[in-house]
Amino acid sequence: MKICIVGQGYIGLPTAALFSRNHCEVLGVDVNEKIIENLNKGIIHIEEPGIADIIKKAVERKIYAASLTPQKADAFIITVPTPYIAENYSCDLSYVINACESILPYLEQGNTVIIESTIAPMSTDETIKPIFEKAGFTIGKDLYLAHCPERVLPGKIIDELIHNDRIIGGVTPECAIKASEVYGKFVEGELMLTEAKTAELSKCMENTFRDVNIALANELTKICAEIGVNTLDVIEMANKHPRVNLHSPGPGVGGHCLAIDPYFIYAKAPKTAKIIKLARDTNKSMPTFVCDNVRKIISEGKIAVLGVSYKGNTGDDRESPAYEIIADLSKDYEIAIHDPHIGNPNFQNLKEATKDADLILILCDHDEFKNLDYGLISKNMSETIIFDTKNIIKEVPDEIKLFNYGNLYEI
Ligand code: SAJ
Repeated sequence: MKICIVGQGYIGLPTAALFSRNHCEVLGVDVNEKIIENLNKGIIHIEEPGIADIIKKAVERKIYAASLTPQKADAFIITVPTPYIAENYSCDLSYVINACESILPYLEQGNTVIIESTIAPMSTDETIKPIFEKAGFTIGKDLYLAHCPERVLPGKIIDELIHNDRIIGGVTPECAIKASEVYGKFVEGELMLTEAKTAELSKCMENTFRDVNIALANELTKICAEIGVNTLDVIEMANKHPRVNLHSPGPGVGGHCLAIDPYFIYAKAPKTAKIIKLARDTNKSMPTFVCDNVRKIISEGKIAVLGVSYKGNTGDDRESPAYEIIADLSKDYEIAIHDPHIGNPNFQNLKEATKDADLILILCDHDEFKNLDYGLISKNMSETIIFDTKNIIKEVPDEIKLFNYGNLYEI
């Protein structure tokens, strides 16, 4: 089977790798010439375990190639960004539309087209299907169209692409069957055949479920700070219940998924999606909550910010709440930034960032921050105060003052 994958980013490239490892010929298409040039040399541009080796071997065996333009294939998979339009929270489908139009000249009867990008509910039927019908195809008869969203965790993408159950949302039942034959090449999880609109809403709901639960934990933090209870103890105790899973509060919700996908649902039903919108507003209020507490801890001086990635152990800083916090605090404090996962020339190492700092502000749960070099830090700071908004530090030497979401009422 020859497969053409449009978009060779966090999802497209690992997907290409797995098809190439399972006896498919793969063409990876992208708009970035440098990425294409490097991929054809077997060099990859994403930090994801296991991908580099598979792509390198596939390039050597000439079963993977990268190109700026599509070619004829049996199946076409679209894995391009779908940002949200802040003005009305709707889904920007322009990249998906452009990708679909770019494959039109290469489509043949009997081909399968799959949209993997996370898209707003009803997009496949209302926006994408007409593109191919205008080109003369009859969906479900001479062209098969499906939405098959991914659900992988950065750092575990290969494993999850193979083993997670996969939603196969066909515009018609025949489309779902054809799309399941494509993923059957490497997916070992269950292939769950359904309609495209069900697949779209399921995907958005997966991340919305998580966003709402994180908002509940964040609201609990604010309540505990107000009435003088330890949030972390409450979460630990409540989660001992076999059917309770309070999520972890933090400085906000980042990433290109949870911070965006709930808006796609809200935009479709703004009068009804009240919990979803309130959860988003709650999570978006956390940067201000963090800054308000910083101002209670110290009124002036230098702050060493540890971590700007949107989540631990990754260099991905998309939609990271850290940037909003840094912008706000920069008005009143000197800010130094340290993040071992992001190579930014303006960032400093731990020693430089904490030198003469009045507060260490932890905004990300990188493993490196769970066992800080307190000897180095204490020498570096006249009084060592740490505000850990990810609640990852379990204990500190006596001379260090530690604030986290469990003791904000003590400030
Ligand atoms: N976060 C919290 N508290 C928590 C969990 C996470 O504040 O208890 C924060 C994180 O710090 C981060 C954000 O939420 O800023 C998102 O974290 P995440 O762990 O949900 O990670 P993502 O966005 O990389 O991955 C999610 C996953 N979706 C679900 O777990 C339902 C992943 O399976 C999806 O494939 C991915 O979104 C996606 O691409 O949609």
